[in-house]
Amino acid sequence: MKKVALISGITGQDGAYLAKFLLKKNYIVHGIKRRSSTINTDRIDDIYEDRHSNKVNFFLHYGDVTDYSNIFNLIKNINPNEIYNLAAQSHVKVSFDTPIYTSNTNALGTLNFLEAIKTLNLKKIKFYQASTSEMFGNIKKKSISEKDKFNPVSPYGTSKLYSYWIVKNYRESYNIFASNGILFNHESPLRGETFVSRKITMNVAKRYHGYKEILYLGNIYSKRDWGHAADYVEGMWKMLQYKKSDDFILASNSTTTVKEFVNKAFSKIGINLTWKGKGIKEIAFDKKTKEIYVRIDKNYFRPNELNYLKGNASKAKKLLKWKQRYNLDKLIDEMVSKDIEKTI
Ligand code: NAP
Ligand code: G4F
Repeated sequence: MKKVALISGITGQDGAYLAKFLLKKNYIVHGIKRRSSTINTDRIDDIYEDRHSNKVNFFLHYGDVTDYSNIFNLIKNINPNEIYNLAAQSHVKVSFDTPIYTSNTNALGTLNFLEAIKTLNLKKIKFYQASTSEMFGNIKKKSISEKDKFNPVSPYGTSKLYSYWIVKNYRESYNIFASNGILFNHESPLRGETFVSRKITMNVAKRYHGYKEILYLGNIYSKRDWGHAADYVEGMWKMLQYKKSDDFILASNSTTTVKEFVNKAFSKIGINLTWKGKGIKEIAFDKKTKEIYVRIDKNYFRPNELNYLKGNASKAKKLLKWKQRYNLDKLIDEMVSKDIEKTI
């Protein structure tokens, strides 16, 4: 019998990577996608299967995690072995503009899944919750582990912390297999275009093709622990194959400033940037041509910033035998190359 997985957030970066990973593992995959006025399935169009053909392994269902009746009925009808709750308003800066939508989706959406599992009494279901390093906030630790305290600094981080705790509550109170994957930043060629990594690699690709577009950024001194989404979705799956539900960090245990990411990305197309100035006057230019490539725009700063992230994934490495295939250079290489292919 093939295993059946239900994924919320299937149209997002991780949903697309996870669906492809599970199909390769011979799962039947069901995804929940929101109705939108324009079709937004670009990331999964390559695995779409016409329902009318034989032996379909991939199904899409309309839904929204804030609609309990929808989530209840999908779980009841699909009867999955594994549920991956990846749906979220996942942009930290946007969470300051839309705190209520962010909380309804990121916090109550998770509760809707757990309540449905509890009410349907489907104890066989294993539930994965997409928790985040944003929950830690600015704690003074060089490398963050599962034992560290939470101190979120954004509506996004706070909404995700609710989900983290409700997953633990339902695990302990109702004996539901529910695990939190506390994932540090992970990127890919499928990363949303307004996250800093992809914003940078898309600009590099435009420069490669001769477009002279200045890259405007916010805080270039924050540090992030960046990995590749392909490695991280494998970790999600491994969490649900483990003998018991638990909470695991996935991270690369290295940290880099946004500024260094910019330097690395431009160096892939042979441009070595020089920086000068301070604060919003700081710029990056090419010494040879004097041309300006990067400027700072205060609109990209956040009301509150998480300055530093570096995670310790020893627990996942030891217990789940989780491994990473990508380091930051390989990740940036792939992102720049794919954006160069995509940009005309
Ligand atoms: P993403 O690309 O922004 O995808 C988010 C997905 O959630 C999209 O499919 C989106 O649908 C869907 N969604 C949003 N609101 C929804 C709602 N109310 N009901 C149903 N679906 C909804 O995010 P990602 O990078 O793949 O991240 C996946 C998950 O991991 C998220 O929960 C994120 O918070 C968490 N996470 C991500 C990272 C990271 O670095 N990528 C790190 C830690 C945790 P539309 O396409 O219709 O907008
Ligand atoms: O790419 P970002 O928007 O990612 P952020 O805020 O770290 O959040 C991502 O990672 C979290 C895990 O730690 C996830 F939970 C979350 O869902 C999301 O996937 O910003 C990274 C850094 C920030 O410090 C930001 O202030 O880059 C800085 N930055 C500087 N200029 C910018 C920009 N961020 C964006 N998005 N756009 C800029 O122009």
